Amino acid sequence: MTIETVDYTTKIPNNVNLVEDRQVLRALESWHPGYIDWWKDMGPEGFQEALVYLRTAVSVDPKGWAKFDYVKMPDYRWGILLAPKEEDRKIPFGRHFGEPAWQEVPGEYRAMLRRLVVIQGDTEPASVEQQRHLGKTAPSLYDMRNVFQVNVEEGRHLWAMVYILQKYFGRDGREEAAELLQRRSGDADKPRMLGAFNEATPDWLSFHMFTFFTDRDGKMQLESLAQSGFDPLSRTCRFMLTEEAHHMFVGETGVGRTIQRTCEAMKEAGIEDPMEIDKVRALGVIDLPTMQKKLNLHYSLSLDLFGSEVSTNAANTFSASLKGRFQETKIADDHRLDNATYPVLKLVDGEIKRVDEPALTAINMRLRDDYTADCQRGLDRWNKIIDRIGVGFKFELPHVGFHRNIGEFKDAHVSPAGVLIDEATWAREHSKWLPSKDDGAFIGSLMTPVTEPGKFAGWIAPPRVGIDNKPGDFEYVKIAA
Ligand code: BYC
Ligand code: FE
Ligand code: FE
Repeated sequence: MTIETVDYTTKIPNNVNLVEDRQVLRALESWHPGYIDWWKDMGPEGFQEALVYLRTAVSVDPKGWAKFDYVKMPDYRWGILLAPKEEDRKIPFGRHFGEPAWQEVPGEYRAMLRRLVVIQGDTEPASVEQQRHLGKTAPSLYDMRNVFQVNVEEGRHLWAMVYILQKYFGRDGREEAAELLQRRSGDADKPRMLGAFNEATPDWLSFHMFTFFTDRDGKMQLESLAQSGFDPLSRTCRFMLTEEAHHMFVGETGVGRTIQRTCEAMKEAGIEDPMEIDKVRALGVIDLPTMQKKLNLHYSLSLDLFGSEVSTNAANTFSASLKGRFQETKIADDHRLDNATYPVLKLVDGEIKRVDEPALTAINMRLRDDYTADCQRGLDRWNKIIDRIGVGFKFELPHVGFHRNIGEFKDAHVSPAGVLIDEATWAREHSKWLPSKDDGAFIGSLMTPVTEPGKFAGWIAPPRVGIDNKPGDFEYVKIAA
C-alpha cells in the first residue's frame, strides 16, 4: 500500500499505519465513543438521520482524493490523514533552521507545542457547535449539504489534532483530547479557548461571512503550522489545507450569491441607490450596507484570532522552529530574524502610527497583514459582481483598529475609516458600522427553509455549478421523514 491510499479496514480510516501502532489505535478507539456522543449532542441539530451527499477522503493525493456518496453524518468515516512524508525535509526557519525535521517532539518545546495543538484543536469542534442550528433554515438543499460538509471536515480536523496529542504527548495528550470534547462554544463556565469561537452564528449570512473570514484565519494558521519543524504537525496541516479550500469556497460563493441576488433584485425594481435600505429590504433581499456591517463584524472578530501584534509567544514559537510564517520557504531572508524589523501599526500618544519592531516579536502582525491582503482579494471579486450588474457600491475592509478586543487597539475606539474617536462618538455611531438588533431581526425574517430540490430562497442566487457536477435539481440531502 502506498502512503497516498487510506486504510479503511480499521475502525478509524488512516494512512499512518495504525494497524501496527496498537497503543495509539487503542487510545483513539477509546476516544471515539465520546466523540460520537459529542457529535450527536452538538453536531447539526435535527439532521443526524438524513442522508447527505458528502465527499470522503480516500487518498491524500491532491488529484482525486475524494469520493462522493450519500452518508448519514454519524456514520461519516472520520480518519487520520497526513500528507506524504517529504524525504530529508529540513526545518525551514528558526533556531533549528537547516536541521532535519523532527519526527518526535523535542523535549524542551513540549509544552509550547502542545499548547499550539490544543488551541488549533479547540477551534474545530467549536465551529461545529456554532453552526449546529443552520440546517433548519437552509436556503436550499445545496447549501444545507455544504454546511454539513464543512461540519464533518471540521470534525475531522479535531481528529487530526487528537491523533497528534495521543501519539506524541502520552498521558497529558490523552487528557487534553478528552477536554476538547468538554468545552462548549459560548458556555459561561467552560467556553472554547478563542474569542471568535464563542460568538453565535445566528443566520446564513453570518455562516458565509464566518467561512470567508474565520476559516481564512484557519488557513493562515495552518499554513504557518505546516512549516513546523515537528514533521507530523506539518504533514497533518498540509492535508487539512486541502479541505480548508472548500470551506472558503463556501463562504466566498455564499456571500457572492447573496450580493448577486440583491443587485439583480435592485436592477429589476429600478432602485439605483443602495442606501434606500427599506425599499431594498421590501424586495426580500439583504441590502448591501447591512452586508458591509456583517463584513465589518466578522473581519474584526477574525483579526483578534491573530493575537497581539507584538507577542513574545509568537517570537518564541518561531525561534523554537515550531510555527513559521506564511509561505516561509518562499521568503528571501535568513529565516531566523535575529536583526530584522517589521513595521507594526500602534497607538502612540493618541495617534495611529507605524513603528518598526523586532521582526521576531512582530510575527503575528506579519501573518495578519498576509491575511488582510488575502481578504482584500476576495472583496475585489465580490465588488466585481456588483460592478458587472451595474450597481454603485463597493465593499471595503474596515481599518484594523476597528472593533478590536485583542492587541494594540483593544482599549481604543477606531472608526472603520481609521479615525480615533471618543466613547460618546462610538456609542452614537457604532450601529452604523456593526449589525444592530433590527438588522439581525430583518435577516432572521428571511431565514425560512427551502427543501425542495433545485429551489432557492429568494435572498440568494443559485450556484453556477453543482457539487460533483450534479444537475441543478439534484437532491443533495435526503431528509429523514
Ligand atoms: N481569544 O501573545 P498573544 C481555525 C491569548 S482558526 C482569546 O497575544 P499569541 C478554524 C493567548 O492565548 C485557527 N485569547 O498571542 C477556523 C495568550 O493567552 P495565555 C486556529 C486570545 O499566543 C474556522 C494571551 O492572549 N489556530 O482553524 O502569539 C473553523 C497572549 O497571547 C486570543 C490557531 O490559532 C483570542 N482571540 O497568538 C474551524 C493556531 N488571542 O497563553 C477552525 C494556534 C490571544 O497567555 N494558536 N489570546 O493564557 C496560535 O498560534 C496562537 O495561540 C494565537 C495567539 C495565534 C491564537
Ligand atoms: Fe478546520
Ligand atoms: Fe475550516
